[in-house]
This record gives sequence, C-alpha cells and structure tokens, in this order.
Amino acid sequence: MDRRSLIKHAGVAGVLSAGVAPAVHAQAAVRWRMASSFPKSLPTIFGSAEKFSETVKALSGGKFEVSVHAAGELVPAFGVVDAVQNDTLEMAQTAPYYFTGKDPIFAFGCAVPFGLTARHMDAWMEHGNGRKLMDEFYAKFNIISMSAGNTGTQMGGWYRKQIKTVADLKGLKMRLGGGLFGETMAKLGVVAQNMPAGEVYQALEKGTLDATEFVGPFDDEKLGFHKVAPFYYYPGWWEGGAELEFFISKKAFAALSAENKAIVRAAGAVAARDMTAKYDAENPLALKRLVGAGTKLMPFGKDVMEAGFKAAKEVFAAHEAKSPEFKKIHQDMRAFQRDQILWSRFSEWRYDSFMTTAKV
Ligand code: PYR
Repeated sequence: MDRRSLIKHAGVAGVLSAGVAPAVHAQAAVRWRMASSFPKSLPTIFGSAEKFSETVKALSGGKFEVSVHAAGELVPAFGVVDAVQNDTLEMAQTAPYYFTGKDPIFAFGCAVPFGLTARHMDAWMEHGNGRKLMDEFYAKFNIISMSAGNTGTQMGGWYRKQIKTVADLKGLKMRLGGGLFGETMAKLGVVAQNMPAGEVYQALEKGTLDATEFVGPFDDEKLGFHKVAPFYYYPGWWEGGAELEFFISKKAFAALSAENKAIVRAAGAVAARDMTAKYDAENPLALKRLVGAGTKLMPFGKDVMEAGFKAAKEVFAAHEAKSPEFKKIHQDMRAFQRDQILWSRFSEWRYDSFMTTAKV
C-alpha cells in the first residue's frame, strides 16, 4: 500500500502509531552516490555532476536523489572505476582515459591524439557505433556509460619555456591526462605523468613538473597555472574534443524502475549539454583575462604537430597489433571521423574560417 492509501485507510493517528511519519515533503525512495574525479572548484567539469543530480531530483519529484562527491571525498580521483566496478558506489563522473592503465581502450570513451571534435564525438557516440562499442567494452567493468559533456577542443598546455621545435620537448616533465597521449609524448622525449587536476598546481610550483595541460582557459585559470608557467600553447592536438562520462553500475541501473531509468538518461542529456555550453560561454572570457594578465599565447609549430601525428600513428599501430578489440574500435572511429571531416569541410569549418576574419 502506498503512503496516500495508507493514510486514507488507517488515518494519521494509525500511521503514526505504525511508526510512519506523514509526508510533508517527498522522501527519496532511491538514493545513489556519485564520485567525481574532479574538484568542486571547477563549475564546468564538476558542474555537470551537480546538474545531473539536480535534474534527477527535479524529474523524480524528490523521490530519487544522487549525492555528488568531489575527488578524494569518498574515493581518490582515479579510484572511481574500481568503486563502480565493485558496487561500492552507484556511479562516477570522470574522464575515461584516466584508466588506460587498466586497458588502453578506455581512451576511446574520452579523447585520443588527433581524435574527434566535440560534435564528431557526439555523432559517433549517439548515432554511430561509439556508445554500443564502448558499452560492450565497459561491461567487463560492470559499467554503463553516458556522456557527461564535452570540453570542446582543448588548449595545448602551460610551459615554463618556449617550445620552438620538437627538440624542446625532450626531457620535459609534463602532466598529461590520458594514457595514449602520454605514450605519444614519450616518443617525443617528454617524461609524461598523469595526475588529478587538483594536484597539478603544487607540482608545478615545487618544480616536480615543468609543464602541464588540463583543459582550456576557464578551468586552467581557476587552477592557477598561469601563475607558474607563462607560455600557453594551442591547440591540444591530443584532445580535439574530450568527452567526460557518467559511469553507472550495471547492477544499480538494472535495479531501477523503468521511470527512474528514463530519468537517469534524461538527466544525463541535460547535464552533458550544460557542460559543453558552459565551456563555450566561459572560455573566450577567460582567455581574454589570461592574456590581459600577461599569458603568452603561442601556436604549436607545424613540425611539432607533424611529429605528434607520426608518433600517435605508431602508438595506435602498436596497440592494434596487440588487441583486436582495440583495432575494431579504433578503425570504426577513424572511418566515422573521415566522413565527419568531409562534411565539416563544407559546413562548419568553411563558415568558421570566413567568420574568424569577418567583423560582426
Ligand atoms: C584532463 O584531465 O587533462 C582533462 O582534459 C579532463
């Protein structure tokens, strides 16, 4: 019997004597916990976890609540996959490429060197084979995935010295998000390290790192990188459009009602759209502030981009040779990318290249 019929049949006194308080506000019947890999200080990347939680609560009329926890609160930033895999937590919000140590295939759920842009990634994931292939792979980890948003094309990071040629990368101790990019940069002589966003500033300040990349102007400014490394390079050729993802325990999802499953899917879509739009709205303003404060904006030279491209191809070929599953997903993504590049040449990119010089 539900609460309303219980009250009707037993009366308030009867309900109270049965130990059930009458509802003044809706009580959450389902409570989940979500751990993010990101700090609370970043309203863009962490904000999508909060947006998801608010939307679930609103759509369920308060009957389904998801508490959101920043990196380190419940589990470490890079402990979130284990927590979902073993059902300690119902869900996580993260950048899948943090987990390439478990399997390099994780990178395809986020970003790979010279990979897809945000638009292309959305198209591959939601209307190509991307989500299907990735969820087949994630099933080994008890995970169902949904986009948590996309950063758009990222910046190429913060350096204490200029990167005039490929030789300047040699020996550079650099923080990078993502294993395949780390392997690519290692081929160019970089001593690549992965570490959570919240730990990078201190490492730069102490000199444990010479350079770092995270996302783009808005997040990077909040993390304070411009205070310790003046040269800001572009573009981040390893993250043409990094997708963040919600990782949901298959077991926890299966236990939801059909209505709550639909709420989770809808809230994911709302949160993902919100993150991408927030990045696009905030990045130009932050870039202007950074340049105003003395940041030196520099494009990577063609030789650095070409050396990166060649090194990335070698990294992909080596993984393909070791794993047929890696090869299948990589080849599917590249075939999709070729069509996307073809179409973009006649649409967005042609329009954008005119508009960058037009006076609006
Ligand atoms: C990074 O950790 O580098 C991201 O881009 C999220």
